[in-house]
Amino acid sequence: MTFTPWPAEFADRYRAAGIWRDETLCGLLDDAAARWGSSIALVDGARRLSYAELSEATIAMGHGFARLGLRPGDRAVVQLPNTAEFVITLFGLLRAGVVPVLALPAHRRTEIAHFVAHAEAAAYIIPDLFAGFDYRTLAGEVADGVRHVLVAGEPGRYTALRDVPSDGLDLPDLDPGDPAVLLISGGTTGKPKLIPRTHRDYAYNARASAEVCALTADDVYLACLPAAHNFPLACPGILGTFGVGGTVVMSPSPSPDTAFGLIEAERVTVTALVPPLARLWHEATGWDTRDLRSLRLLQVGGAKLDEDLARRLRPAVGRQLQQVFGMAEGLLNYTRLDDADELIVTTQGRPLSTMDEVRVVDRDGLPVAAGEAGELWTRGPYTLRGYYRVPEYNATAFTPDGFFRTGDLVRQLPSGHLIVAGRIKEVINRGGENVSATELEEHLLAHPAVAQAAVLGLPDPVHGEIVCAVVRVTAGAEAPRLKPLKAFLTGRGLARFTLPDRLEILDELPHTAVGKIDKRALALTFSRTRAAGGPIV
Ligand code: OOB
Repeated sequence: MTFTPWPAEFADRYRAAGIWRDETLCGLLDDAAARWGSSIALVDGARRLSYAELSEATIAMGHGFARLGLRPGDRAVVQLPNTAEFVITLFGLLRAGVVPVLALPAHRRTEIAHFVAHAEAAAYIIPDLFAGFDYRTLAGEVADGVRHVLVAGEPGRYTALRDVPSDGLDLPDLDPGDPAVLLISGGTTGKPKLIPRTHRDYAYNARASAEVCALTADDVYLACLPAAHNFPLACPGILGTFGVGGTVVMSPSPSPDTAFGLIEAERVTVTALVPPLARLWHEATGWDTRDLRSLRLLQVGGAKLDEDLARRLRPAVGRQLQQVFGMAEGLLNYTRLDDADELIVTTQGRPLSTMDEVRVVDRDGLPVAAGEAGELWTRGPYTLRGYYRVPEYNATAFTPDGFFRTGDLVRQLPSGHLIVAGRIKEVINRGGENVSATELEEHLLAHPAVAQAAVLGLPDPVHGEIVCAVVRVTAGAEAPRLKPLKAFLTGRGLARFTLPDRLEILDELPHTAVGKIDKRALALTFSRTRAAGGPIV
């Protein structure tokens, strides 16, 4: 399969440092089965699979995929919820050399049609029904050119995953340098891009992450974010847990209702959340009495965690908090378990690998002064060198010497820790003045009546852009009004031009497929409607 490889000099360096090894993701599971065969690898409801059983099931699945005619290098779009089938299908495809495109259950026609076409998928693998949605209907709309639609559950007009024959052809030898999976970019502009992750870079990603989290065979990891996302899959997530012989528990939903029960029943020790869920879990501990004391580590990442919530999370949810600033493209930053509390609540961590190269640059691509905010550029042993099949886009997304321009604005502390200051595109240009959406959100959250906040720039004929604050009101509180809210913000020392021009109250903020606040959806909604109260001056 075509992808942009690392130049030989970098490959040599990563190998010499012992970061790149001759390992594959299947090898990771085989090693675990050899060492911990009878330990429980995977729990899905009443189903409990030992490492030996899981390994066997994935080999059978791999044979089946080969038997269907799927060939090494073929692509298969996988859109399964957090079930044992997700893991068995993922490894079955890997064993057959087929590259899974890891779609999220919340993706719909536009995204899936794009993945299927762009990757020229030979298969599309779905559940029958999940969360009230019939994926077979979706398949009918997007899978015209796809050779195999395979269904976990009742297949309707398609083929049931359980009917795929389990005896079959020899499985191919895998090359650790080949792409193992195609992850979906979390980027919010344009069509989602596909990110090739090789066996060896992704195995390193999982192994090094497990080390940073001090994962051992005694750990029980709860996958409650969608398993196809990089965070719960490999940071250290499912793959990192398999690498140390721990147990993975699949949660069908991230809601406290479901997840708290699993934490109590399975004595879960580690899990990962996006900030909106961390907030919801924290709220739920106010009335839910289930025992969460087994949870030794709560990872939060995917979007900025506000400092106030960070301070309140512990010990209500987890004995220890870890902030994770990562991206499907590669670079991962973690606060370390032995970092000072202040670093853990105020920063988004520091790079995982000693071989991660990080630059913080200004508009001209020149390094900013120490501690100043700038765009984050990065290059390293598990950061991609090019998105899949988009050469024109790659020409601008990467520098000529291979740095990935992340689009994130960060400040770096002398310790190496990064503080995310927003996205370049989320800096609102209000009549020539720059307003940081992220900063304003943090100030809004300090207001007692504001439970959640999103700040966006909306097109405006006078100022170019104006500042719109969208908030969800704290339960039981009275909705804030714009004028007193502005006074509150001024009282916190904010300049006049950074104050919101418009305030919108919503009962619930829209979320992306992985559960981050969906600002694109908000911008679409509110750029179509004028604020009540007439023209903005
Ligand atoms: C994770 O990955 P993606 O690919 O869904 O999204 C990446 C983007 C980053 O470029 C950044 O803009 C934002 O999400 N982000 C954060 C953040 N973590 C991610 N912004 C502020 N603070 C954070 N802690 O979201 C992801 C992948 C692996 C591990 C964790 C998160």
